[in-house]
Amino acid sequence: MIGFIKNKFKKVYDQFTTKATSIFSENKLDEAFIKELYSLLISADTGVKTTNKIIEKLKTDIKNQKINNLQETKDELEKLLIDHLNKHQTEQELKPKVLLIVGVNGSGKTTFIAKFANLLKNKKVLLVAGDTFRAAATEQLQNWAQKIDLEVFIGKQNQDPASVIFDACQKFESENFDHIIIDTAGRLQSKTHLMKELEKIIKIITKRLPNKEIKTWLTIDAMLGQNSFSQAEIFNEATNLNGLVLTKLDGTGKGGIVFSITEKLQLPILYVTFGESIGDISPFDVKEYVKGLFE
Ligand SMILES: Nc1nc2c(ncn2[C@@H]2O[C@H](COP(=O)(O)OP(=O)(O)OP(=O)(O)O)[C@@H](O)[C@H]2O)c(=O)[nH]1
Ligand SMILES: [Mg+2]
Repeated sequence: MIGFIKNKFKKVYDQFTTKATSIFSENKLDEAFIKELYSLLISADTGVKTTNKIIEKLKTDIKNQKINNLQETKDELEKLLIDHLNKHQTEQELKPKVLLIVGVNGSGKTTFIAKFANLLKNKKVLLVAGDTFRAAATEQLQNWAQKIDLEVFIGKQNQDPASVIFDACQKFESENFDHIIIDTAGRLQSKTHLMKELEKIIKIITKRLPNKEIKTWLTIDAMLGQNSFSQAEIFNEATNLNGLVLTKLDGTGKGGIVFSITEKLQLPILYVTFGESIGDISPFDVKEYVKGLFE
């Protein structure tokens, strides 16, 4: 399985693994080694805060002779990275019945929805085109729905998205669908009225489906690195996110983003995507991901 994942996130692993291998094989356990390890983590976008925590712990362990050689350091680093991620990987429903997908423009919402819905194919799934501004957005979702043979609910152009979603929820209930997955228009976190619109959408769903648990996931483009933090924070304030979807992991060499983003947002990464095809999706497996960095 690690082989499969490594292949998919080639860029992430190529850079990190090559550097890690050379650091761990050509050094001795001294100050210079620690410095190189530090810059390895920083250059992968692990973030200063997370990197400092990890490096400090390693230094303490070395000082107290809990760690005595490079192999032990590597094992401990792996363990620290896994523990760090697991702290935020709270148990979450990976196939929620009512799912709202939000995110900035182009972060991969619609493509994710198609890939994710495809994982639910044996269920009765309703997709909802909540982007009523752009005709192309509706078409894109329709095309995917056709390809994977699922039903899609579409409002009128420029109809208030909350009202389209209200009607879709009605259909979901009256026709006994198993899952409803709602696409929304991309929005910049700085556009206050659009963030308010999301709040309204959530209110409407809650009102229409009072007995259902509603999950809101944010898609984050991994290629944006640390730039995505502030947007994620504002989305979280507006919508109370339940989890993250990290998209386009195939396009970045900075795989450390997974460590910094979970630390910053205190939210689990639930899925990762790594390409434009329908099968380029996987639940985020912490152990597999971290072990892949060092193998
Ligand atoms: N390489 C790569 N491309 C992706 C991935 N996910 C999405 N894309 C591409 O990124 C572009 C934007 O994806 P969309 O799914 O349309 O993004 P969106 O968030 O729905 O965009 P808006 O609705 O305009 O806000 C498309 O060209 C997708 O094919 C991925 O995991 N890897
Ligand atoms: Mg879209």
